[in-house]
Amino acid sequence: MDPIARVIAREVLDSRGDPTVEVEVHCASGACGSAIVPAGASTGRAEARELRDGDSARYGGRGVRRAVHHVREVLGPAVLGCDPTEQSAIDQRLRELDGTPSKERLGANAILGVSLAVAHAAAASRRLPLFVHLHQLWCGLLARQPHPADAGVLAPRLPLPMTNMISGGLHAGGNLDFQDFMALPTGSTDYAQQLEWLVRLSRALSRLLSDMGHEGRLVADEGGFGPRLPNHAAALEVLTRAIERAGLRPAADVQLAIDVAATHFYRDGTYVLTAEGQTHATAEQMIDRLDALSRAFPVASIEDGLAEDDWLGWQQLTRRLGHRVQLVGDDLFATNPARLLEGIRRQAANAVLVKLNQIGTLSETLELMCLAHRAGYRRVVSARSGETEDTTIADLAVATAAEQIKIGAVQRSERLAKYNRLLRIAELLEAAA
Ligand code: 2PG
Ligand code: MG
Repeated sequence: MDPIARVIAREVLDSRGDPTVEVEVHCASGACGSAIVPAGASTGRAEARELRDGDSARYGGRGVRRAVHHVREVLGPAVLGCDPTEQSAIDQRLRELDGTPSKERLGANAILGVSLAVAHAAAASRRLPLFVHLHQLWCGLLARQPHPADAGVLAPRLPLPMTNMISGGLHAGGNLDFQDFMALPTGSTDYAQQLEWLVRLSRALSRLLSDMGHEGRLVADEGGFGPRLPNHAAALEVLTRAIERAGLRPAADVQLAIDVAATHFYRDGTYVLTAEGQTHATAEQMIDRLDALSRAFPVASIEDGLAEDDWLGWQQLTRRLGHRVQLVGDDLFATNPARLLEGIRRQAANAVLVKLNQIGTLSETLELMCLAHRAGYRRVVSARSGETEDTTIADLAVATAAEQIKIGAVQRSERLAKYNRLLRIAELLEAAA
């Protein structure tokens, strides 16, 4: 074993210019791994709590010096001398040190930074690519209780990208209530080709929006365009036209996906749609709209179509659309195994968004992915709106054979770092085949 000899933490910046936590874990051999924690703008209520300083004189209160301090003084010292390959024991120790269900005492950002940097250090110490090490952790977890459904996820596999094209909601300054309009290049199984299609589509969309008079097209938090469009159907319409303009076939080559992020316009039991002139919609009326949109356009996936606590609405949504559309729970499940179990029990949604920082440790994330897979829920590993050069999620998606990955647009280096990491992993997988 190559014990952990040193843990270093610092404050760095994410893609929105907010401070975030970076952790380095050094082993006795000199092998070292590091990770940077992302942050979301449209967070769910059930997410683990990131610790912010609240000192309005620095970064509007969003500094993370207290979280960094907790890594340096509490979490880091606690893992010194540990075997970095013992991920689940280390994560358990980190959780115990915090002692709260939401990780609010030491901060989910501090805890996740250590958890991920430990995995990177273990991979470096073993001279393995991160995804290979993570895959071994994943297979170890599955082997604890073998399950017939596991056959398809026992080898690393590249995920299908779910790529942001048009942004609304809290991620853009436009008028659309729905947060993301995305593309799924389902017509190809070759990742390099999928990526080329996505870039081609993004450029065709840019030209199309420009022709439509959307000059100075705002680029939103995740690199998507943020045009002012009359309504949500118009966004899907323009995206469908862009697919054709890119020389691709809507539905056959590229399908569409929406992140409604409905929690963020749910007020007092109704959905307040600004893009439709402050219309107040019930869950049933929202489902009618989503049903109609997914019939009029090649929409294969809808995320957070209803709010995080509207369980009855979600059950109804799943009954009506679940047989033909992927229904992804993001705020609904918050990468939390207990919430996912509730969803499985209620037959709400049929897919789960996976964000490491919503739960705060790698081990709990792997447990959630195992639970989802075995219940027949698809897994979409996701970046956050506040991202960095950290590429861990690309390795995580491959290691667990997740069906999809949601990284944002094919623009901005914090997004491209992950798309590019997948290109490199594809090469490694090919060489090993
Ligand atoms: C989401 C994510 C990523 P945020 O809602 O799915 O698009 O956004 O990181 O702001 O929660
Ligand atoms: Mg979402």
